[in-house]
Amino acid sequence: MLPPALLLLLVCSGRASALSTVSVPSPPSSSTPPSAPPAAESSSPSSPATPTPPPPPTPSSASPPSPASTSGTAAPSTAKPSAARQKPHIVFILADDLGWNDVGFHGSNQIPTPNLDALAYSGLILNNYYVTPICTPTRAALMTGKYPIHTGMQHTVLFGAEPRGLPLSETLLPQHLRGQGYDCRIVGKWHLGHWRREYTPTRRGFRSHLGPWTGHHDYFDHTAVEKPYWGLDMRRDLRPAWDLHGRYSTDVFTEEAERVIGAHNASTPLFLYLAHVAPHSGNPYNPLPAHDEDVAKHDIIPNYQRRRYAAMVHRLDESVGRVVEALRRRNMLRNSVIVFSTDNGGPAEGFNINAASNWPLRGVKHTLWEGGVRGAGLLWSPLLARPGRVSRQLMHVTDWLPTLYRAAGGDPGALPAIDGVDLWDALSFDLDSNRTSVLHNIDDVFGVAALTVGQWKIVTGATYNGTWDSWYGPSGRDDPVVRQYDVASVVGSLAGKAALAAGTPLTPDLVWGLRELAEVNCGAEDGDHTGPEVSGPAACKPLLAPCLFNVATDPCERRNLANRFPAVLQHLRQMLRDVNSTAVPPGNLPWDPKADPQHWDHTWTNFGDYEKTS
Ligand SMILES: [Ca+2]
Repeated sequence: MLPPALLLLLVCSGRASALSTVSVPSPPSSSTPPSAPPAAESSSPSSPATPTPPPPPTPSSASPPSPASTSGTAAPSTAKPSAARQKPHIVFILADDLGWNDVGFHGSNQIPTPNLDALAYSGLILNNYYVTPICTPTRAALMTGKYPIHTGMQHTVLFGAEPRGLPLSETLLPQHLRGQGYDCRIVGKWHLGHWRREYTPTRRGFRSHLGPWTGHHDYFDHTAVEKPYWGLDMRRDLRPAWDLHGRYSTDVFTEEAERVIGAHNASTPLFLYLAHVAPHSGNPYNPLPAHDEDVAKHDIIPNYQRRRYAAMVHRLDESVGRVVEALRRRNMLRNSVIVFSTDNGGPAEGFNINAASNWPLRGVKHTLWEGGVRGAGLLWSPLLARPGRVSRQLMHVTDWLPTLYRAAGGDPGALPAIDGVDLWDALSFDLDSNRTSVLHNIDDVFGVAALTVGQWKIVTGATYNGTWDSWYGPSGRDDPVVRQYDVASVVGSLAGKAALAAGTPLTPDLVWGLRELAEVNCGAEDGDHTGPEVSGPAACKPLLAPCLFNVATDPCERRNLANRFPAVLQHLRQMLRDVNSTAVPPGNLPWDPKADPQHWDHTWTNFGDYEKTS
């Protein structure tokens, strides 16, 4: 992160924000499915030569700072000694498009997520945690520890026909962890470039990969539609995985994660990046692919699309339980760090042909409102000094790289210049966060930007001409029939039982207490979206003028305070200009027709490595 003094000294770039809109290509409604027989990709060997990781050194025993209560939660201290401990296994589970209100630990009973809830309550509920509003920028931030404006990944997502990827000049999280002796594996979605093989996961620090390269695919046939193109997108390292046709993606990835853990030499630290495609929508011909029996389990939910979405989340939650159980079976769980995070806010009410919910937060995926960037996330580990609480520490997805590097025994101070902050001590011991501000994004093509500094958040511009700037349900609290929250199913879930066996406490009292603390309260005017700052002259119209919110007291962004606190607004505007002067241009490129899967046996491929033959 840039030093604050430098941030303030940087001169405005003087760039004007363009409010023009750029059309985002959308998939077709129908086309001819791939029908060619499978064929091996005629590429180089599937995996690069990977050096055998050295035996993990014994981490130094740094003196932890004295715990200080900053979160106000009442969990008991269960500090563990860190000396002479083998480097922890790290499992990072990334959900795709999961909304704030789509997990049980935020207060909704609509979609039970007992395994996620068990990890959240017995670990840390990251309640002040931010991601970026869409897929590629968040994945770039996770892998590099840098804001997307510093890698050229700040504008929309990476499309399958673009001849670009996350710049090769960047050193990625798995590469850093390999330097610490880790065996690094990725299962699931990449979405950071594949046009040439050096951009693909097994050339960027991961020893194996099973999953898609692009941003979404059908969960059963594994094809990805990006109009006008359509092709298979499921890879086993560099080889097209036609053999998995018909197998549900979430199940495929879960089984692969179990296989990786089962086959792992536990004396070597493992970094497993499990990037599910769920619950992202599939292709238009089957937007919400789910097992019928899972859909039937959610017939209490009135809306059909929401029922299908719930079924996708249900299978995702089961996956989390199975992965935790796999770690327990291998006796790895007691020395594991598990992260679960969404990659962006949920696409609600039909956005992206999906049915997520960020209630009561404002906005959806692809917007810089809290509903687009405040992420559902948790951190679980027996290595945490004070687990079992709601974390209020301000955190951004860029912080995982230095934080996990630290947990792995590395020295974050030795990392190259990044925007992420090492929060391991702050999270483990419940100390003040070293992070005081979060740049949500600056996209000068769309003309949108948002920045949080302390309690203040500035929002300028709007995506989709402001049409997704409202508040969306469902809340899940006012259905005709509302489920009761089933604490026993949380405690008795695979993750709940495994976490208990690993020494992290999980009791009904703890569950009820933390669940109440984790629920967002919109403030005294809860439910009232008609105050003077909403509908009167002071109403937020971010396409016309920047808006200012106090997100500590108004997390639902209903009261625009720009007129009341003009000095604060000006200060944040200047900070935005300053940080924007450090941005690199967006790396987006026109689509290359050579990428069309019909040229490559109906697969999305590393088209930049080949001469077109048909
Ligand atoms: Ca996403």
